Parts: sequence; structure tokens; C-alpha cells
Amino acid sequence: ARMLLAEGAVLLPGFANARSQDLCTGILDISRQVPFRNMKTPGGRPMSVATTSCGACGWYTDQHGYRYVHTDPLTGKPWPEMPALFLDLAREAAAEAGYPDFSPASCLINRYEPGAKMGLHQDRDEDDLASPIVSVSLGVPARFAFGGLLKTDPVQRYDLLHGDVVVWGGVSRLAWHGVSPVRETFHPQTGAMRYNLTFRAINAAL
Ligand code: MD3
Ligand code: FE
Repeated sequence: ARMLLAEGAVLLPGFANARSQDLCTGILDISRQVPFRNMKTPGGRPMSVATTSCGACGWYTDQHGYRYVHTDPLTGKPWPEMPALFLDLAREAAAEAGYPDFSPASCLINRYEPGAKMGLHQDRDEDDLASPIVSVSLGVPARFAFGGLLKTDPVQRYDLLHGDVVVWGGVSRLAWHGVSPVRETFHPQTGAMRYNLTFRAINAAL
């Protein structure tokens, strides 16, 4: 099934379901190489969401700002290679949404423990706004809010469930969005956690 959440935002409900157990195993495997950490925003506040990355570039934030980097500043090592399982899923979802040539260089892995949230923001560190972002939700559900091109535009809310994939292209690529505090509940594949994978094509000068 394919649902339009907003102009350019295509929801593929349960698209990752058949592969979800292997995706969760892949996340644990990556996190053994590059541990989840609560990065600090440029303002110095630790994020409630813990993150790690795989692929050629990883998203990073500290007192020097938001950016993509080839090596993990914490370990000095390159990010782990993007598993074929991850890349295939992202490319299939993008194709299903009308982007047959999607080639992500980065997969950001967000981990939400109960109470973790993400404030309203835009994703614009990629310098590639023609390519979509593909997001995959795993584990406990989250209430997601997305608005328009202005921070003050009204928001719609939607529950992102285990296995849901959303392709954010077109005008939705720059939509403001955020995640409400994750409630304390249980999922057999992730325990109390919610994971979100975001696949991104990067054009930033690294
Ligand atoms: C809409 N992650 O990592 S996924 C992020 O659930 C992020 O972890 C959220 O926002 C999460 O930047 C939301 C859905 C999502 C991802 C990227 C988008 C929606 C988006 C980019 C543009 C517009
Ligand atoms: Fe985002």
C-alpha cells in the first residue's frame, strides 16, 4: 500500500515488516562497532535521542555545529559499511515512491528510550535537497508531527509504527518535523526502545 501523508511524503505501511528482525540485528551489530551516544547540540544540550551511523558519512553534532563526517569523532574510526540489507530496503522504498536512482551515502540510526523526543526541525545538512530521505521505524510506536516549510505552519500528527517506511521528497523534503516523547511500552523485537533509520544522499563538502 502507498499513502500520501502530504505533498511529496509517501507512507509505505509495514514495508519493512518482513525484514524487521534482521534490521534490528543489524542495528545491534553496528552499535557494537560504534556505540550509541547522546550527542550535544551546538548550544551544548545533550539530545535525549541516542545516535550512531553507518555508510560513508555519519551525521554529527557538537559545539562546532551540525555536519556530516567520514569518521566517528568519538572513536576515530570510519563508520561501519552500510549493510546490503539496509541499502536494498532504502532503494526499494525510494523506487516504490518514484525515486528509482536513490543512492544514500549515510544511514543515521536514532534510538529512543522511553521519554526521548526530537524537537521540531528541518533536515538541511545534506546539501542535496533533490534526493528524498527514506525513514524506517522499528520497535515501539512514536507520535510524529510534520508541518510545512515555515516553523509556524500547522502540523499534522501521525503514529509511526514498527515496519513503517516513509519517503520524504519534493516539498516535504524541507518540511518541519519532530517526534513527541516516546511512551513506556514494549515491543518483542526491541524491548522498550524505538529505532529510526534515516537514509540520506549527501552533497555536503566533507
Ligand atoms: C520529514 N528523525 O533523524 S523520521 C531525523 O523518528 C528525524 O527519528 C525522526 O527527524 C525520527 O532527522 C523522524 C521521519 C522523517 C525523517 C526525515 C525527514 C521525516 C522527515 C526529512 C524531511 C522531512
Ligand atoms: Fe529530521
